[in-house]
Amino acid sequence: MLLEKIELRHLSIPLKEPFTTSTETKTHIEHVLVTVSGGGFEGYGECTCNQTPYYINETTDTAWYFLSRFIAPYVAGVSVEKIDDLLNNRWYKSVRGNYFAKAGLEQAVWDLLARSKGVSLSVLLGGTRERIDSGVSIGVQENVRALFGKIEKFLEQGYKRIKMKIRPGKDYDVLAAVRREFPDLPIMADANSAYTLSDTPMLKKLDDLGLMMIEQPLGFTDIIDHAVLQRELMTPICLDESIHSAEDARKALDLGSCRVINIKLGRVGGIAEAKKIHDLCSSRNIPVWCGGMHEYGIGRAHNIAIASLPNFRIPGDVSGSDKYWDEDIVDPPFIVEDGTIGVPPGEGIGVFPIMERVEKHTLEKAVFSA
Ligand code: OSB
Ligand code: MG
Repeated sequence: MLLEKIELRHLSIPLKEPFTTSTETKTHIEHVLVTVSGGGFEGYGECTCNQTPYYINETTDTAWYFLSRFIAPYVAGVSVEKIDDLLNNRWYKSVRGNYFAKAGLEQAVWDLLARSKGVSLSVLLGGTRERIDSGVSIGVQENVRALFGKIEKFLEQGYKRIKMKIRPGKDYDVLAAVRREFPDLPIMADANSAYTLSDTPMLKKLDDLGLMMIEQPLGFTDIIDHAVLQRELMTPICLDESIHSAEDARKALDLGSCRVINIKLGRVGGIAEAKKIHDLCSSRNIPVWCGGMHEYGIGRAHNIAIASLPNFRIPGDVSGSDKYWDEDIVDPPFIVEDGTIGVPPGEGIGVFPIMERVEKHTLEKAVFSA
């Protein structure tokens, strides 16, 4: 099937509430929506890096630049029968790094392939679940009372696991207060690389709180110090920022840098690499879970498809559309019931963008034709 047309759209959508991590506060989310047309079908993908370089080096503008300068002009017109035809394409393959940029396009091609075969993406990937377990990620709050309020609201909505963002000064005491208030709650903490090995004494104290894991406590490219820290901690370390490939995952597991891996499709360059990491972890009995980047409905649908694979054994950061948006850009939106989200049974990712809404939020558009 010929990739006849690739359309990029830079979107900006306000979040329902600001979201604060150890590195920044976000009030809106800018992602690039990718639409690929071929054989009478359309496939959709989302570049999920954010507009700022404070989580990782890529940004919305770098994704736009690399896609429009080095990828889309060469990939438009290429014939693709299976995903390897894209992955092995000389121009696509030769672009190093730029994981989030490539993943948005790769997602769109996966969706197109699944739709043209008349199967759901979940089935095409070997998914085994019809519903995925849903957790929620809560930003750093003003005070503990505000945090308790948020946790209670999300528990009422059925979410199965709470992740809290921590940062120096808002870490042990806050987590200890939450543990006292919610003795049986599955809790984890995400530091987004806010600490160094000199914080080991504080991080060791967390062992008393029965956390499911601590996510990315140390440097955003590090797997060496994490291995040193993991030897000191009972709490499992989960890596996010420093894993971009199955090779990275293998090295981290060989070194003992973590006991869990957060898989984000964008951060690892796409679905094919995500599946490799999933399979590697599965073979080593290491659980994985699906991370989030405040996706719109298109990126969320891809997350749900990958999270339907068997080794996604822990509820991830894939929450319902209403956690993030007044109105999502897809039909139907994603709804959490009993702490789970249904995997859409339809072809491809099983949802369609609502074009009037997409149009309303578009800052810039570019089209590449065969
Ligand atoms: O570190 O997991 C992270 C959001 C943006 C960038 C990085 C992260 C996050 C989240 C939110 O934790 C996950 C979500 O609900 O989409
Ligand atoms: Mg994280």
